[in-house]
Amino acid sequence: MYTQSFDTQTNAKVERANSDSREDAFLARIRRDEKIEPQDWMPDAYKKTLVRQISQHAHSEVVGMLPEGGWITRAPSLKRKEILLAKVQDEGGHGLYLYSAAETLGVTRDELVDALHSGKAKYSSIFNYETKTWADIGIIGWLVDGAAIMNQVPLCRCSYGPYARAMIRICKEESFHQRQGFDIVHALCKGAAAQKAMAQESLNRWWWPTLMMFGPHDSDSTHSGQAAEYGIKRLSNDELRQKFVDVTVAQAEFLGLTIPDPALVWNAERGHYDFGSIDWDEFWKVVNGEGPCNESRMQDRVSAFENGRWVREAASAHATKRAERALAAVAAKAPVTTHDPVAA
Ligand code: FAQ
Repeated sequence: MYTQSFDTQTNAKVERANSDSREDAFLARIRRDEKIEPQDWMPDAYKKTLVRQISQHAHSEVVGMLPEGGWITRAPSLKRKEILLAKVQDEGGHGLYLYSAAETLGVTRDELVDALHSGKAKYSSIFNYETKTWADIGIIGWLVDGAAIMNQVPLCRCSYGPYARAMIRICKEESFHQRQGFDIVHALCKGAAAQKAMAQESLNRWWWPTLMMFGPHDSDSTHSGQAAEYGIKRLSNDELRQKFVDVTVAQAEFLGLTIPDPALVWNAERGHYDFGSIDWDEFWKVVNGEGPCNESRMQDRVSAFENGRWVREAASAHATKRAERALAAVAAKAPVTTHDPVAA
């Protein structure tokens, strides 16, 4: 009895030592800036935080199709309609790359989608605001895609290979999106006084929610420390938010729009803009399901998923049939063996 318990304790110690040395080797790889690939050993905490972040990101892209999707039929010209249609379709594609990246970590698409539909998984707070006017479509492209790029460019260097590679393509597409948004706002600002006023009114509504996209202050961010150690987050929430404010002020000036923040002022000593405080109560309300559109966004996602069930089933039945036919064709062409082991 004594020997067995001694053995068990020794085995546990050896396992812990092995696991510690594997973790040390893993962290050393991260520090050398090596990419971690799906087949490599990784700590559970690394896998868990990646599944959380990548799937939240995927959900954000897919839910993010809704605020703009509702404006495709209302876009003011055929050209704008075509562009918006392509942009919304791109966001769906981003969701697919990201779900695929998350699946390399051993979760299934069904599990991820269930987590979204049951309200367990988060998605970006920004998509719970209403798109009331055509100017909102321009402001989303300019600011929301602009904030997304600011946050996502450093993710192209994240330590997990499949996520980093997905982000390269996504960032290229997001940069077109940002420019198309800026172009819409620019056209409105050059237009009639009422059009410029529409752009300003939209900026007034979207500015603060856009700053919230970067997440809580670093001091309140649960995951930042570990995500930085694991080479997932290269810049902190506050650093990215500051970079975004710094580049956006000059763009607003160019457009002749006023950023709705009386505290916004250049701080020569810091070499950055100072800006006012974010309403974190509003942020957490929206994150926790009480934003203006949380309920309708989820209803729309779930009903789109249910309405599309027959298409997914038909596509997968078709794929199975094709695979079976291809296998049968290969079997039919297989060379007939002349050696008959039974007769021999
Ligand atoms: N909304 O500890 P942290 C786009 C949650 S894509 C909702 O700082 P983390 C493209 C956070 O999940 C936009 N929840 O978290 C597009 C955590 O909760 P948990 C999405 C938020 O992960 C454009 C808790 O608060 N982009 O826009 C938000 O280190 C136009 C504590 O926060 C990405 O997902 C928020 N804003 O940092 C599409 C980029 N912020 O999980 C269509 C990748 C924080 O413990 C149209 N993600 N929370 O329950 C990231 O970089 C990070 O996950 C952050 C949050 C920065 C979003």
